[in-house]
Amino acid sequence: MSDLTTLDIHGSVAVIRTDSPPVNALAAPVRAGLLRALQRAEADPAVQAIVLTCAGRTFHAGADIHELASGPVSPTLQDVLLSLEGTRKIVVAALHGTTLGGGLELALTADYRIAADASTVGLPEVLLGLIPGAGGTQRLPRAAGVAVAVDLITSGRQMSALDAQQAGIIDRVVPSDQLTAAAIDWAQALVAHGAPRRRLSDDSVPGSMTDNLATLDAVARQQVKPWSRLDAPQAACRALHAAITQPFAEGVATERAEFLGLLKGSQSRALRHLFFAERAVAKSRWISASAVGREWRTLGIVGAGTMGSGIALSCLNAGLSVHLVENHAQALERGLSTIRGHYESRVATGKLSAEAAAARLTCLTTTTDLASLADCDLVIEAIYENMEAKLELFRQLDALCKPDAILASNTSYLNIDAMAAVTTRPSQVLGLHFFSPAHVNRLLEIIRTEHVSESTLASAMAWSKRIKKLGVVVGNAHGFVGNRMLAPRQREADKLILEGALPWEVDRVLEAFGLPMGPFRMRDLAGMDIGWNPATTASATVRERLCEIGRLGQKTKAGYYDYDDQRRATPSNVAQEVVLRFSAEHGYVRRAVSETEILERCLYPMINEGARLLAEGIAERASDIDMVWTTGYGWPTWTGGPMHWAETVGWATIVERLEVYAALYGAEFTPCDALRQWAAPASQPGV
Ligand code: 3H9
Repeated sequence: MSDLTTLDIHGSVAVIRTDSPPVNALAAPVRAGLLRALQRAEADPAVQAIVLTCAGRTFHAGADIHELASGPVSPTLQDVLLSLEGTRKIVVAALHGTTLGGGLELALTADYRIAADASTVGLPEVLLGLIPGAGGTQRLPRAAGVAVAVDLITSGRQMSALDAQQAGIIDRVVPSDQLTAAAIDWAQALVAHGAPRRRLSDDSVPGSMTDNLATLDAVARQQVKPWSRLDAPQAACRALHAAITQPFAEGVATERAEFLGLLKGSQSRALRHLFFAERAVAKSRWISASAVGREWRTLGIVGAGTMGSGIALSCLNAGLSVHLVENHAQALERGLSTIRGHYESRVATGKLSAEAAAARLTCLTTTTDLASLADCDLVIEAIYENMEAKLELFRQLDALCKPDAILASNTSYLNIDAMAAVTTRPSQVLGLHFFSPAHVNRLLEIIRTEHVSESTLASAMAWSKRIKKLGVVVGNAHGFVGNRMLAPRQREADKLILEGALPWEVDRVLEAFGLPMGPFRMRDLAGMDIGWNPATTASATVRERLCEIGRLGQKTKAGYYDYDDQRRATPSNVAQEVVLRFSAEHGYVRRAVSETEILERCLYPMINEGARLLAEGIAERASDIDMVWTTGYGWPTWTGGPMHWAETVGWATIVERLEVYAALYGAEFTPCDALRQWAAPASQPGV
């Protein structure tokens, strides 16, 4: 037997057990081991049933995603499944952990399935830009019906063992610690009772073809959003259509063709890149494997504005105690009513029970007394962006908080080292940069200050998981990673509308690229008046002029766009007038700006900035930048994030175009040294 797969005989039952940490992925050696074990069990006349099981944390969690890059390797999963289908023995799959992708396809090829009560199953291939490629789109609808199959396959979501039992995917659910014994007992009982082999490939999809096609259409319409540019959900629907309309073998061939097409495509490559990028983010070189963090249980937040309330919600939702502090009772009340309003609407829409909402609110205390933060493990300041005010607050917090408390700033741009420097505990000061809306957006930049301790960073990383955020450790630089890359895009967008494009033309190009919102719609949403001061305004930019005439964005139903009561945007004649006048006053001779120029001038300087961030060590890996942008800013996942996308465009192409723009429009386009180096063959960053 292979080292990874063992075969043990228990009476008439052969137990085939795979042990290939971490997740028993169905890599080539595992497949080879399974195949050999199945052949041995088949050849042994004493064996009448086979139990498939895995050691460690889970039954097979799917194909080996690393291996997918190289295309099918022999023996394939299909070879294993054919051998399983061909055996004369009864096969019971015993599932625990997360039985996913090829793992569930293997289990669906067995005759019977038993699962541990705490386990889940799913076909998450769509999240990797793929569809199940080993019969999953054909066997799942045969086991569970079309509605469940379309839902699971097009969403990629996992289903609990109990729900899967109800859906017909699993036959029995048992306590986790009894799984193997129960599977062996059951296999023996099946043999004793002369139970038949039960192959889903012999069945057809339950229900009439007309009804099934209608269900496929209805569920697909709900799940597969027309605006989505992802290919995989559509391909899944075509494979499911084949399951309904074609015999099993033809359906499998249709599925296979769709799977292989997607596997070769750029979307799956990009999404597989992001899968590993997300796991890499958790391993910062600033946090050694032996670093011991501390659990932050009680949390103080200073500032109950939009960010402070959003951070509070994230923490309350994770079951943490929050003390929310504001200077003035009125501001505190506003924050509290934002939080209450959020829970009321969750309850009203049935997303949360009234009891759960009440329980979360009991973990919140609000006060105007900063001293109430004395015993908090972590205090986050989320006050307005003013360095003097923040320095004063850090001095006060340092004086009153317990010695081992951590002090954090949620600033978007300011220097956190300066804040650490006014405290007596610089090793316990860091940045925790949330993104608006803080209770929804999953990104958290963890800003590594100069003297921060490894233990503080390790605690922050663990805490980010606890509050269900993606923590990315980044260096302390103006705008950190995300906003620093946003700045050149906004700069170019602002210039383009003076040179000849209109705000909605710029937005349209970037939205067609896949960003959820162009820069001007984003500004309207965020509020045009962020950082604008009516006392010092000087009509120096289009934005200032719009603010001066009360066009503050969506909240005043007027910004670059006009907004109706449903917040639908239409291009504004008033804003257009302001743009044209400003442009004329500043001597621009307006010209037609092509879509290509808009795209390149907005995106290539971002890539240049990304390269600088890497060269300066502010970002650890190119793939971290991809995670920041896909998670925090809605950069289209199917392009793999800005740096992965740049690699597909070609570093040399980007350098060349930046040089053209530098010659035409100025030095801010000049490619940085790092980018120039990558443009040379054999010195690329490995995105
Ligand atoms: C498929 O099955 C195609 C078939 O239909 C057709 C074939 C013909 N492969 O996430 P974690 C690694 S497509 C390789 O931190 P968790 C992961 O990189 C596949 N490696 O743990 C990490 O490594 P490291 C369909 C994998 O407990 C380590 O395991 N299946 C795979 O939070 C721990 O992972 C999927 O899409 C894999 N399949 O979550 C399932 N899976 O420590 C993808 C994990 O070096 N996996 N690794 O960074 C997951 O969703 C989660 O990893 C899982 C565990 C829920 C299993």
